[in-house]
Amino acid sequence: MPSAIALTPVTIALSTDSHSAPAEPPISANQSAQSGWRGLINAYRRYLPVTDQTPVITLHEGNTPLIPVPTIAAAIGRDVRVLVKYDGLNPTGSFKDRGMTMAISKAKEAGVKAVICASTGNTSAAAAAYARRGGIRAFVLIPDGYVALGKLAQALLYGAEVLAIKGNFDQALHIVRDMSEHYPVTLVNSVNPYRLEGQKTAAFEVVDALGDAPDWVCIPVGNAGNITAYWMGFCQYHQEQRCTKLPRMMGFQAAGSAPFIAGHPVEHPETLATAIRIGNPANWERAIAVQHASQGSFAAVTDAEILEAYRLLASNEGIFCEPASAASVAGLLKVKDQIPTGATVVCVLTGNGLKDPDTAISHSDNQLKHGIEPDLGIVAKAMGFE
Ligand code: AN7
Repeated sequence: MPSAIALTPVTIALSTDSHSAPAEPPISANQSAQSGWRGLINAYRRYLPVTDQTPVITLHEGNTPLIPVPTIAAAIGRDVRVLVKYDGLNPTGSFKDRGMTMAISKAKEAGVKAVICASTGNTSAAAAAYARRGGIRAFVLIPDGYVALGKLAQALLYGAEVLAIKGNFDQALHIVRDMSEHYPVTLVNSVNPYRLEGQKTAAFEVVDALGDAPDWVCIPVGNAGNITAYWMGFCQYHQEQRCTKLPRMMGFQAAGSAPFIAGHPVEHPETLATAIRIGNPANWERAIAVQHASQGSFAAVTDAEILEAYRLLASNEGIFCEPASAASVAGLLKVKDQIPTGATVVCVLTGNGLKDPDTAISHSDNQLKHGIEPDLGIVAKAMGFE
């Protein structure tokens, strides 16, 4: 037995590790532990617009954990099951990797030499990593002064050409859309259809892990690409009879950047959750269609509510997400009275907390004790021991 288990990964890796691998069934969590996960295109190829000719540019993204968060469930105060899809554990630390493996693989297949995006940070990190891995140039436009430090560090080190504009994300997106029409650069924001194709695999993973779709999905909303992609994934799995129901999609925006709640674009979006500091979502119509089709809703959460959920997740559950991601949990807590008893709720944690160390330090209740002498007695005393 042990030798058979040990041999399995090697055999599978050798026999299928090529771009011309035949369509494979999705790999369950158990199988993946044995065979090695080789990224979401390889795992879900039969559901994706790739062919044997598509070069797969992958960092083995996807297969992220779905983690129960019992203290959040307890805060709801009824019999509900709450889990988080921790997509901050992707290779560049956000869900954008799911979309970028597809967008960059298809760009490479088409012979593209350069890609471009506007970004509040995570898209730029993912675009840079995948483009460079595929030998493609990456141009990124970011709002000057409003990108978390870790994301900027990533884009630079991965080798993107980073242009900080004196404007917000919406203005940057406007420019890159124009750029891609007039210059030889391919747009890899979520208006690129391959992005959503890759991102829909997160819904597949949720169903594969739970055995069915959840009752609710809570998700932070910026450009509304991800909420659209999740819905696409659930619908596709439902058509294939891999799940028996479809979830209600609950989208949450930061109160200062909440165009779906306002009902119109917000000209000067503001929020501490800079990842979703977006006033004019690129996927506006699609998001409204998802809301209607799923009988879901949009709501706004304040920065204070986002920070509260951010701290709760870290200090009660050991899960460090970035502020924008905590909007999903903040939103769940906000609308908790609407959750049916017995429901299973998945909150999407889109990005890793390490991306934004400044916010963590400045908004933690917990502060460093500085200037302690390196002496046992003094350290013990500082710890509260007498
Ligand atoms: C952590 O990186 O738009 O609703 O340019 O980074 O699909 O836009 C990021 C968005 C949620 C919103 N959580 O997703 C960008 C960018 C995190 C994010 C969102 C983003 P969409």
